[in-house]
Amino acid sequence: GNAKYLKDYQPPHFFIDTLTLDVDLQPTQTTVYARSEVRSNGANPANDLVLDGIDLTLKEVKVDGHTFTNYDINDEQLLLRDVPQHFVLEITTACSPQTNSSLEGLYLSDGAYCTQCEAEGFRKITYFLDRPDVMAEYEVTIKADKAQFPYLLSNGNKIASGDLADGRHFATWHDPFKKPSYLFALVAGDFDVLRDSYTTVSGREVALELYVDKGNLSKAPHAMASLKRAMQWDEQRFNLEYDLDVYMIVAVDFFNMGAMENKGLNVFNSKCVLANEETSTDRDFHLIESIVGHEYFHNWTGNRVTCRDWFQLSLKEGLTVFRDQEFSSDLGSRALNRIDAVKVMRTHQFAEDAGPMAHPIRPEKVLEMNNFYTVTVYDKGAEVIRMLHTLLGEQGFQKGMQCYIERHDGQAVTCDDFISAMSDANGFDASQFKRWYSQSGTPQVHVQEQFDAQQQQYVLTLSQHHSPTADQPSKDNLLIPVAIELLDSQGKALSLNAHGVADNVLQLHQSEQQFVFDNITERPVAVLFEDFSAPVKVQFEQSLNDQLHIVRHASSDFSRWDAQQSALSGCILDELGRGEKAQLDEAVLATLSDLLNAALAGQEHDLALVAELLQLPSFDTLSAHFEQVPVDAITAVTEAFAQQIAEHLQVLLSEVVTQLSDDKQQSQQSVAKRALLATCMGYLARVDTQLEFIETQAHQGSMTLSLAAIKALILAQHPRSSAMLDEFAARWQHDTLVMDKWFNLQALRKGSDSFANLTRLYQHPHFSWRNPNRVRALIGAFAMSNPTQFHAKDGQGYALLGDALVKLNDINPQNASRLITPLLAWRRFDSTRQQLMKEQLERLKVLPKLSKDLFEKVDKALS
Ligand code: BAL
Ligand code: ZN
Repeated sequence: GNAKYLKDYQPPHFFIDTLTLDVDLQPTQTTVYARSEVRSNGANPANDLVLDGIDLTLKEVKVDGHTFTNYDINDEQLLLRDVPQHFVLEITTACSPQTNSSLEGLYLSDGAYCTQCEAEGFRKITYFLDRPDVMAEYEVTIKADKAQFPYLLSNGNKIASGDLADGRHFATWHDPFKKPSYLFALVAGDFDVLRDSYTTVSGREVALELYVDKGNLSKAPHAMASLKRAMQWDEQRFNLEYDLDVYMIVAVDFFNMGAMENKGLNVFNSKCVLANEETSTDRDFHLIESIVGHEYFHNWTGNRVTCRDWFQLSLKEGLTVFRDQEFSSDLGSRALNRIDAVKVMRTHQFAEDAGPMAHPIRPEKVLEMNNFYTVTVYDKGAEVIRMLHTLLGEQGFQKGMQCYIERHDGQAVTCDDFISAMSDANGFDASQFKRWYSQSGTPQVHVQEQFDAQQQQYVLTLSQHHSPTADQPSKDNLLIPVAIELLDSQGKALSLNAHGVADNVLQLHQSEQQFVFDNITERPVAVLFEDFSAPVKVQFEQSLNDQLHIVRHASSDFSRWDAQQSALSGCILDELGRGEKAQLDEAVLATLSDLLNAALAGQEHDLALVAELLQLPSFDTLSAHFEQVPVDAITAVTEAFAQQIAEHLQVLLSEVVTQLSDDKQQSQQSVAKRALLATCMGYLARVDTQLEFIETQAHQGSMTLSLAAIKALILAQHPRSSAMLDEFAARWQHDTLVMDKWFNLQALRKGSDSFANLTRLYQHPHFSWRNPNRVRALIGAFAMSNPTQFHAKDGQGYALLGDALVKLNDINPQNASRLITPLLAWRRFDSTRQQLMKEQLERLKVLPKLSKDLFEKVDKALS
């Protein structure tokens, strides 16, 4: 196909410095007039100007005021021949928002016009140099029917508005900051508006406006409060202040991503912005705060300093995810946020590295850019930034950030530019560290320990190993920061300084290194990769006793959880051959009892952490230990262990639910309480205990506990689960976002009728193939969170996903491409399943109009 390569990057032949748009909105015939000032790139000149454009009807081209006909046109480009080196270009085109179901470019979302331009959607609005290194100053006039579309919004400040003939009106917006086309946005619709304001650190007043569908105002305050917290946090921690007079957020129902950071005019998936206490879970509140923060933080890391080309996506995304993670951690629980982030790495990112789509955080080859908004670019990208932070410290990191912003404000730059700023500001030699940007795959670190009582020496031997990935046969050694703590037998942390090691962050940069600790009188227990200090897999034959010692005593709450996960994973792997007869180690059960007792006695400070410590590793986390995933053994042993935990802890779990009552408040403590209650219900449902409590929560609990109660019944395959689902639907059928949660639960059902149940739900009045939220809530949850049914041996789960993908390929290729992920891993299953999964991929491969999005993945998976 027409893949693009990082190594082929060429600066543009032309720049466009200003763009005036006039958009006359009509459902199937929107007219876009675009006037731009075009200037040759003197260093890299050309005679022909090649503009990007897709699904456009060209009406007229003018060059310096004269009709221009010397052009070629195809499905993707407009080539203007022999243009002057500096000229005014006027182009008039038409497009059809109503029939645009790709949700890219200009489209209608439930009666409102809106746009999505990242990465390459602007070319569906007008012919343009649709690449981020072409930055222009925009002036945008929007025209639409006034009664139907009273609000006309675009980036920057509104400079004019007024009435037109035939009940229409217009508004003109000017954005003083030069920006790439992917940050352009336009919205027209009728909304309820929540207004507020924020005074920046230097005393400028910023109007804050949140636009929601009529009737949804009660769901707006949380996002508004989150925005104000984000603005203040960025001033305090990063010394970065907002720059326009207005900041707008619009909530739309039809959206492929979570949200989009368009300059001054964020567009959000309604799911990622709307919340109130009746309809939203604690998780929703948390996610909304972090996404509102994320989009806000892009104003500096993404918008003011943007990407030179799309291979550099992690420049803005890795950094901005790191920033939103820090925001959440500074405002909430650092350990819980770290656990969340590490789960994403271990479940999704490690799997991506192990599959056909493996790529470095800065990819080198791209067919469809939309396929690279990945956990690798985003989440591993953030881990790479976090390693820099660990190596340089907060002060050094902030010095680097200041240097980066000072050097590159207003520019489109590369990941190398970022690393240079960090290294120049700190005198840090980043030559080896940089390989994290170009090397894909999950490194493995092997650990050996030796204690010599006579010499009073403790020695850690660390070695790094890199397996080939689908995209890269050979690898180099990386610089891997290994944060450590040594615990004595009482559980006290040794001061490493006193033992000849200056820093608690060891730097592993060779194939193998020894780290020697002196004056050690007894064998310590090593806590390694504290707080997940590097995105690696660790192989360390640590005894179960040592692991449980860490669970009890590590200073880092994250590391306590991490050791618990290792202990539980170890037990599951050890017992794999015994299937449902597997027995969980008594010592582990004892630790869990102690933990619950401590929680009941008020001796554990964070009940949400206790909830995490009580949970078995997920199917995906366990799968990462295998080249060939033993699906049936993993699910059998995990089920057996869950049952044993439930039986063993029955009395204590029961005591927790009677002692803790939910006050339905939003404080961190109440949220933590609910997390523990949810986990307890998960076990109690398996032993049919406290059923009345569980049913009461299902009926009248907070949204968090109501869903947790029903989920507990479903996963326990309890006979009451169906009735609870029906009752929930009857109660919430007026609320689309809540019904998505109900679809989610439906997708988790087990048993042989689960497939028929799902396909029946395609007819549900709330379900729509055109809405990505609905599709993900039902089909996405099934394929990603219901491994026993998805991997059903007769292939029904694979066929269900295959059918959905065939349909979505025509409607919304981006959405289809995100859903296909579980099928891409087909080589990692047994031969029967391989065959069945492959059949679905082959079926897609021969579709007559296979989208680029799906083609890229299917082709890689099958080759
Ligand atoms: N830039 C796409 C959405 C986001 O990462 O904020
Ligand atoms: Zn982002």
